[in-house]
Amino acid sequence: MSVLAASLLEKIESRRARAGVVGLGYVGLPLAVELAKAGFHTTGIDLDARKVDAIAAGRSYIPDVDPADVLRLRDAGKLDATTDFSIVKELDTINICVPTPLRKTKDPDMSYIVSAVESIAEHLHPRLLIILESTTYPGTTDEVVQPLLEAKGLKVGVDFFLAFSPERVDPGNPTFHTHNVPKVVGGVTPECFRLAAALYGSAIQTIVGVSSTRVAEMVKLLENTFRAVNIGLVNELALMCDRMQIDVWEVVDAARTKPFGFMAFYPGPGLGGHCIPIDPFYLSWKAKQSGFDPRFIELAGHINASMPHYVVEKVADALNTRRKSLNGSRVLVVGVAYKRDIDDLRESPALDVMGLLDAKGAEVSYVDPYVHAISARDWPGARDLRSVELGPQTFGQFDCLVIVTDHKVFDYAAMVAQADAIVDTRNAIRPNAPNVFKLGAPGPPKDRERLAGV
Ligand code: SAJ
Repeated sequence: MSVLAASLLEKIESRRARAGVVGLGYVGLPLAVELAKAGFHTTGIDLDARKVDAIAAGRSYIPDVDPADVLRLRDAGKLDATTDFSIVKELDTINICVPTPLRKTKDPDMSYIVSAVESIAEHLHPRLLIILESTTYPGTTDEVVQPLLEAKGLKVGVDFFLAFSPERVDPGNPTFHTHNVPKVVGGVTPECFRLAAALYGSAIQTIVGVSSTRVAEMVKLLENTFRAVNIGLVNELALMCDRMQIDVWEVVDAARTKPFGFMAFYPGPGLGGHCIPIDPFYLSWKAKQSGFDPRFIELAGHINASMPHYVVEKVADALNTRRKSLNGSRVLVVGVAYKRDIDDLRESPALDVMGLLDAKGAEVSYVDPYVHAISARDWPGARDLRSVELGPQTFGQFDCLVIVTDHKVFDYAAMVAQADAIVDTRNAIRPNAPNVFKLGAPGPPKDRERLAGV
C-alpha cells in the first residue's frame, strides 16, 4: 500500500478522518448519520438549504432517521451540513448520493452526478476517497467520474481514491436499515477498494467486495431489473388470467407455497417509484451502447406501462354492468402513492390511471391519507386536486371506486358496504364480494351470469 493510502487508512481506522456526504435525501442522510455514529465528524453537503438548516437545528426530515440521533450527533459535533462545496478541502472521504432519474426519452439523466463531481473536483486534493452510491449504468465511475476528477491533474489510485457502492435503502423497511444491509463495494484499484471497505466497515455490518466498479454498478441494476421483469411477468399472467377466467391472486398465493425456487410477485396497476421503473432503463441504455438489444427489460417495461390502460378498461367494464358509461361517471381513485403505506407519488401508476379516466370524461376524485394534494403539473388532468374527506357514506357517492394503492389504513369493509362497484387492482378486498371486480380474475358471479344471459 502506498504511503498516502496507508495514512488515509490509518485516519479511517482511527476515526480521525473527516467524512462528507453529498446529497442528503433518503440515502444520504441515513448514511451520514451512520458514519457520524461510527465516530467520524461527518458533514452533509446539499444544495437545499432547508435540509442543511434542519440538520443544524437537530431535526430529521427523513422518516427512517430518528430526530434524536440527529440532535445528539449535532450536539456532539459529529454531524453538520453545508451548501458550500469548499468544505471538500477539509474532507478525507466523500460519498455521492444524488438522484439518477431518466429523461423523457428514457435516457439516463447524469446531470446530478456530473454536477456533484465537478463541484468536488474544484476542491480535489491528494488523499481524498470518493465513493459514488447513486444507481447508474456500468462504466459510469470509470468513464464519467474518474476523467472529471483526473482532469485536475491528480491520478486515481495514486493521489486520490475512487470506488462505487450501490445504495440499498428501502424506505420504511422495519427490518433492514443502512447499518445491517450488506454493502457491495468495488474500487477502481485494489487500494481504492481497501479504503472504501474500511470506511463502510466502520459503520455497516457486512461488506461484499467485488473486483471492479462496473461489477458493483451492475449488481444494483440486476437487483432492480430482477424486480421489474418479474413484476412484468406476473402482470402478463394477470392479463392471461383475466381472459382465461382464472384468479391470478389465488394462483400466486398457491405458487408461493413452493418452499424453494420461487419468489412471489403480485400484479398491480403498474410500476411506480424512483427505482424499479427507472433503473432497468439505465441498463438497457448502456447495453444498446454496447450493441446489445436487451429484450426482457423492454418487454417488461411495455407490459408494466400497459397496466394503467387495463385498469381503466376494468373500470369501464364494471360501469357497463350497471349500464353506465365512463364518460360522466364519478370515479374515486383509492390510494395514489406508488406503493402501500408511504407518501411518495413518484412515477405512481395512479397518476396514469387518473389521467386516462379524465381523458375519457370520467369525473375523477381521489382519496389518500398520505397524499393530501396533487398538483396540476403532476398528472395529465392538469388541475389541482385534494384528497377527498371521507365521511360515513362517502364511498356510496361514486359510481365506481378503483383501489390503486392498498394502504392498510383504509376501511375496505365500508367500501364493499357502500360502493355500487369497486375495481380492486391489489386484491385488497378479501373474500370477493358481488360488487368487486378484481384485476386478473373473473368478474363477480352474478355479473358473469347476467353477461352470459342466463
Ligand atoms: N410492485 C408490484 N408487484 C410486486 C412488487 C411491487 O406491482 O410484487 C410495484 C409496487 O406497487 C411499486 C413498484 O412495483 O409501484 C416498486 O415497488 P418495490 O416493492 O420494488 O419498491 P421500491 O420501488 O421502493 O423498491 C425499493 C428498491 N430498493 C432499492 O433500490 C434500494 C428495491 O431494490 C427493493 O427490493 C424494494 O424497495 C423492496 O423490496 O421494498
